[in-house]
Amino acid sequence: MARMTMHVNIDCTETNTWKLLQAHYEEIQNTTLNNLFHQDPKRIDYLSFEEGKFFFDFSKNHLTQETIGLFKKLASEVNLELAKKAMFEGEKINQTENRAVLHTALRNLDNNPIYLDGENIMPLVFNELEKMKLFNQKVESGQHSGFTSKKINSIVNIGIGGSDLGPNMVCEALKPYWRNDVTPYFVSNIDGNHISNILKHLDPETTLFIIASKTFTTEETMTNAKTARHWFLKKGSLSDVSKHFVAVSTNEQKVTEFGIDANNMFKFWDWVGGRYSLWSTIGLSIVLTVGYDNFLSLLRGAEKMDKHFKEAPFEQNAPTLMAFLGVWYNNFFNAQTQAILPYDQLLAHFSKYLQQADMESNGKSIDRNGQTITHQTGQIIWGEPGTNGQHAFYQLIHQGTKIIPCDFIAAAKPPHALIAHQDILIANFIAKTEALMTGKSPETVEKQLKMQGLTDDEIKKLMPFKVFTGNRPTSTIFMNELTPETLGSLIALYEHKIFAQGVIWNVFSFDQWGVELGKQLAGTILKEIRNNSVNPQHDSSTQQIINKYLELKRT
Ligand code: G6Q
Repeated sequence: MARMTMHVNIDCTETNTWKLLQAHYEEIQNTTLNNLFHQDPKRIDYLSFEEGKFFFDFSKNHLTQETIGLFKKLASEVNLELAKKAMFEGEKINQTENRAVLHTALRNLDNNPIYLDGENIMPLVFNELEKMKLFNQKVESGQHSGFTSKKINSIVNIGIGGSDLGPNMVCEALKPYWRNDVTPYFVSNIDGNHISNILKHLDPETTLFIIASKTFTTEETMTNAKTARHWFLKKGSLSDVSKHFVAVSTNEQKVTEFGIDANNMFKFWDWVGGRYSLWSTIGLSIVLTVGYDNFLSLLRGAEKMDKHFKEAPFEQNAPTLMAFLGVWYNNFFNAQTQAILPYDQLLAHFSKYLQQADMESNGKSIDRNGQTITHQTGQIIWGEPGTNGQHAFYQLIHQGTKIIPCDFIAAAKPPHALIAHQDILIANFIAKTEALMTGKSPETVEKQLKMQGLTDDEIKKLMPFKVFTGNRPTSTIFMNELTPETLGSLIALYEHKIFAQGVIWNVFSFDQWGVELGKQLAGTILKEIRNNSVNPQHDSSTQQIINKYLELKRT
């Protein structure tokens, strides 16, 4: 057990501040956001700030200076600072797996020593970075080429969950930075449609497969990797495999058993959680796609956010404020979900990525003392880029019965020259947060309908449907531009938000026993499918579905 245990495992709901927050909630819940602005037009001064290349505005949220003061007290009661120190200094805070949580070491470009079990782990980190740098040089220069000496032009990352979502999202987000002679592909799903639809576009002579798996035992990844090798061997020979297959893993034995030479293996370590691993060699597909220097900038951006999280005062600490806001809505306002709305097509995979990072980390119902939790924990994370989402689900955000706090994310300067598009995009980005807060009053509706020539009777009938109550909370995260560096900061911002929430909710954010269970369950049924026999111990519904599959398979 880690040293910090005695100091940090506090049930937030039993703190004095939680009760004060409850009382404060009773007071503030009926004050609209509009009224908060009327009561204190200067709220923007303390609820918005610049940080590096970011501008944060939290003022369109149900909070006041008093709320922030209470959050701050709660942070101290749950020992947030101590918990941060424990994570950054490599204590084994992932207690159920007895592991440290050191993804921050992977972007510690300042190279300050970080000790784990008495060993400074930074040389390990820099070794692997160097290895990726050299490999990238070789691939880029053609020194590492395919078996017919043709240059590699397709990179296929085969991985799932944490070994897929991060690099996939980053590659998509950094499309303007892609080398022009290489295309990345991502295969994750065991569904044969996924790999077959990708392979049909590829040439084995110019394709490099990265088998990315922390454990190197994940069934989907191993099956896809075998399929890829089989496909490759239709053209290439066994001795060519080393030119076209590399592995990223913590498990050297399994990698070599699979037939990938240990020299073609990029390492990472058990102190890097899967969903926090894009900063490690799991980022190899990123390096090969956008180049090593851009990968370093991504790390640098994350390192900047780490410093901000460690050093910024509470009132201007973006990840901390976002964490508390999430708790505020989740536990007091009864909000169940949190929408992530990037007004940037390049961030198309961002909410999907965060879904895993957040929901796998804080979707827990047992506290750090092993007791069942009675308060709400992890938020349901979802979202789509704007403006597409506006034409789909925003109706519910505007007029539905649920409160859905939204994060609006955008970059001011686009990587393209279509300024007319960008102005419209950003106008929508800004207009939506305004509309969600201010709504549309009956007076405005009446005026508009009168101008359209409707009769009083018609106006009366239509009125309830056309009025928007507003009062829907949003946070604005506005960047100068989306670069490798700002993207690194943006991802780390959410990582720390998730961490701080885990501390407040008193859960272990870095294990994932639910995922492990999922990995085991299918095995039993797979055996039955392969043996063509159903175990009568399943419930009758499950038996029937297995039988149905066996029957359909035969026809
Ligand atoms: C992440 C999870 C999970 C994991 C995948 C893939 O935090 O543990 O999403 O990344 O199940 O696991 P492997 O990398 O071991 O194949």
